Amino acid sequence: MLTTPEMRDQFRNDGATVFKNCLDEAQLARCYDAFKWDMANPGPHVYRGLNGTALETHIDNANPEAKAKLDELAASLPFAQIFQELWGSQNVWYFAEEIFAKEGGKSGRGPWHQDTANLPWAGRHWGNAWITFQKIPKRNSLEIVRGSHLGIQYDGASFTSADDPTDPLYGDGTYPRLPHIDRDLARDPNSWDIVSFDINPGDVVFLHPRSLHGGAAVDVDCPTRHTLVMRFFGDDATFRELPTCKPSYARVGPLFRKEMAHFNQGDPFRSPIFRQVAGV
Ligand SMILES: O=C(O)CCC(=O)C(=O)O
Ligand SMILES: [Fe+2]
Repeated sequence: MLTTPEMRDQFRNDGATVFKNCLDEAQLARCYDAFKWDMANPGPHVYRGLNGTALETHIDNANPEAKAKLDELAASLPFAQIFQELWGSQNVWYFAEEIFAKEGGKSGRGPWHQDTANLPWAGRHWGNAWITFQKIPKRNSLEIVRGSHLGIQYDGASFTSADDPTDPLYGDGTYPRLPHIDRDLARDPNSWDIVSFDINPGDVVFLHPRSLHGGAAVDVDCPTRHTLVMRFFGDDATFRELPTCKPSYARVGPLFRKEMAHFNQGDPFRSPIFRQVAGV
């Protein structure tokens, strides 16, 4: 086994765990190359909605030009076995990458969100491998609300309002609006039970994408954070319809729209577009 019982319990109960020294230098260098290629070659899903605001972050998602290279990378890293263990799944498939770059010591915290507001996913076997290339103290790291992957599915964050991070993605009443976690925490630091981890290069955070999470701010002491997220799913992963009010997200979300068009509510999440990295 690569993981410890504590890591498996944390992932299942808290929705997140950290694997210290998960990647060696050569593996980390290949991940950083993939990150830098994505940065230099923005794809069709690059997100510029927060540009020019205090939350400016370079965010790009599932770049089709990087897919072949990322599929290879996903298959060559220890993540398939790690997710088999964390989930208790026989099979593991790779979904796609997302990158987050905060630079210049100025970008504020990213809006709290659940990835499952944006992506049509249900089931226990989903996971993000959150790979950050700088040394990052807890206060500038990814933050997760403990156990929230088992709680309420909220509306997404629009990621367009630096003033109100709860500004909804849909706002059509399908899901309740996000709570204002930052405001609650400013009033009472114990109002939400937050998990986060100090990161040294090579450490990887594994989180369930349904958990409420967000990237903390960078600052003068920690001015740069470059993060590559690789998303995976396993046996208990099904298709869950999203609201239809927003044409670019209607029913299947913004990514792989053509490949997911045939899915019906509750279907096993299987498509040849997603590379199998473990199992039969
Ligand atoms: O790194 C960040 O700022 C956000 C990460 C995130 O939202 C994710 O891994 O899905
Ligand atoms: Fe996310």
